[in-house]
Amino acid sequence: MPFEYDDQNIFAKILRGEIPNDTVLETEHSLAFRDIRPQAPIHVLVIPRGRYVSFDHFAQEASEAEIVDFVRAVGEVCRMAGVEADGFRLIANAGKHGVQDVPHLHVHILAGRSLGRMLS
Ligand code: DGP
Repeated sequence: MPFEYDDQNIFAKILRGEIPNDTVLETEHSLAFRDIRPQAPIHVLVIPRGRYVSFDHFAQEASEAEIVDFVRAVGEVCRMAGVEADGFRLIANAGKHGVQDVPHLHVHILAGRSLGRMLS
């Protein structure tokens, strides 16, 4: 099934500068900014600048330069979070069952408190 990207999603508007954001890191192909509804003392979202709906879309269609840039951006935010906190968690929700609200790929980086056990 082809991936359909909605140009009106909120992160597309952030990338176009139509909505302000609290930027943490900017790279050629990625943007990291603070989540508007933080679930932890540190809650940062990292998004690719390209029009990708979800992680699987990105993995299938992004260029190697975009993929390397994105992974490095996530790693850099983790490093920054790890300096301040004892570890972190990455989450990438996708689709209906993944309860993805914003249909533009984003990785959540959570840190700054014990996040509990998700899987047992
Ligand atoms: P998800 O369920 O994985 O799609 O989470 C979407 C996240 O996006 C949620 O934690 C709240 C955040 N969010 C929604 N709208 C905005 C916004 O306008 N600005 C920022 N910074 N975050 C937003």
